[in-house]
Amino acid sequence: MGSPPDEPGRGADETQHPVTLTRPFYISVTETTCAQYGAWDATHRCGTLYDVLQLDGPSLPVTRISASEIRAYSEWLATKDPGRAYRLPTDAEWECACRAGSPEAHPWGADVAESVKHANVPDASFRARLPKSFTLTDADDGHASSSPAGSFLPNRWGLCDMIGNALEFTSDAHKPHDAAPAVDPASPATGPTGHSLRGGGMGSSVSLLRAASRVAARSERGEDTGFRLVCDIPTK
Ligand SMILES: [Ca+2]
Repeated sequence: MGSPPDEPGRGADETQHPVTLTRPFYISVTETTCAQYGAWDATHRCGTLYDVLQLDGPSLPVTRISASEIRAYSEWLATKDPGRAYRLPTDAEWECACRAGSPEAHPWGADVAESVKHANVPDASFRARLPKSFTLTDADDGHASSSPAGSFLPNRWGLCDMIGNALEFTSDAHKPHDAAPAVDPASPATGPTGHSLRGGGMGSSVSLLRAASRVAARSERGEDTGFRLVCDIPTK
């Protein structure tokens, strides 16, 4: 977990260290969509990004959502699926799922030019709508705003949109990594802000669009911040 010292764009909070996860879990293949969340709260609206890009659509990732709303949705979802409990991934679980065994900066490798096949990132279409914005690539990934869940190639474990599209909540507070080996690390965030957000989003700066990147949630409902859930697998 974390990034090597020579990885471009890395932050000081990414100290590389060995992590062991002992609890098996399932993780959603895609980010939770507006339609999925709308089954619980039909009144929720994602609104716009930078007042320009529309974020509402049934198959688009639900965004502008708070940690407490995610918790309520998770509890409601469990009532539909007796015997299972749903929750946000920890920081370590998220990075394990994103990397799918890859040590590279991106799950598809180190080549940024490959991103348009694998992730909805700031691209030519994004800059066309927001001319002063930065881009990860000058190529066109086809989506200036959020993209329907699963529009891009999955990682090696079949998971889509781990990088780009919506930023993703984890259950942990954002803290710099320690260098010591860790087993099932968790540092639950207790407030509405400060959660470690992962994977970058459709409009995130280049440094955030990496497997190791982490950023603290600065507002309760980030306009481009969504989530995916995990489900613990019972062990005998
Ligand atoms: Ca894009």
